[in-house]
Amino acid sequence: MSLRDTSKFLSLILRHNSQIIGLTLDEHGWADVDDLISRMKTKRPIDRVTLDEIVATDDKQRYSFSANGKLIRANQGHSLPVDVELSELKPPEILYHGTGAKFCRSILSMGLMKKSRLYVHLSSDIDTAEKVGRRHGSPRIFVVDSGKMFNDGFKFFYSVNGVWMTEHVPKNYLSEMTL
Ligand code: HQG
Repeated sequence: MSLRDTSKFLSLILRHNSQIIGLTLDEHGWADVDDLISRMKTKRPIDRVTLDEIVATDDKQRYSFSANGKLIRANQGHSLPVDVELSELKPPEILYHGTGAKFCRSILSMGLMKKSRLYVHLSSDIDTAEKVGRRHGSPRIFVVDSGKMFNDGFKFFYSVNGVWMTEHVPKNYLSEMTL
C-alpha cells in the first residue's frame, strides 16, 4: 500500500465517511489519532510515524494535528457536516474555479454549486484551478468576481491550507477563461 493510497483513504475517512471504519468525528471534524490508527488496522494498517509523514508531506497540506498531537482532521473538502473553524475573510478581487468541460453548460446556467461538499472550492491562482479541473476531464477555468460578490454580501472562507470557499457562485459573477 503506497503512502498516496493510504492518504486517499485517510481523506475519505476524515472528509466523507468516517463510519466505514466506525470512527466518530467531533463537531469540529477531529478524530482521535489512537482510535483512528487502531480502526484502520483491518483496512489500511498505518502506524503513527507513517501518519506523521503523510500529514507533513501532503502536497496540499490536507490534514492537521491538534496542538497536543492527539487529534487529527482534514483542513477542508468535507462532505460530512462538521465545522472546521474556517476563517471568514475578505477574498481577493478575483478567484478561480477549475472544472471539466462537461460541466460548463450547467455551470453557466445554474452558477457554481457545492454538490456533495459543504462549499464551492476556489483558488487564488490559475495553475491550481487547472489541476483541479483536470480531475474532471478536459479542464476549463471560470473567473469568479469575488470582490463584487463580497461587496454584495456573500461570505468567503479560507482554510489553513490556502483554499477559498463559498456556498454558491451565481452565474452573473462568473466568466469562462479561454485556455
Ligand atoms: C462541478 C480537490 C454542474 C464543479 C480539489 C466540480 C479541490 C457543477 C464538480 C477540491 C456545477 C464537483 C474540490 C453545476 C459545480 N453544474 N457541475 N452547476 N457547479 N459543478 O470534487 O471543486 O485533492 O466536489 O465544477 O483539488 O472539483 O480532494 O469539487 O467540477 O480543492 O484535496 O461539480 O477537491 O482537492 O467536484 O474539488 P468536487 P472540486 P483534494
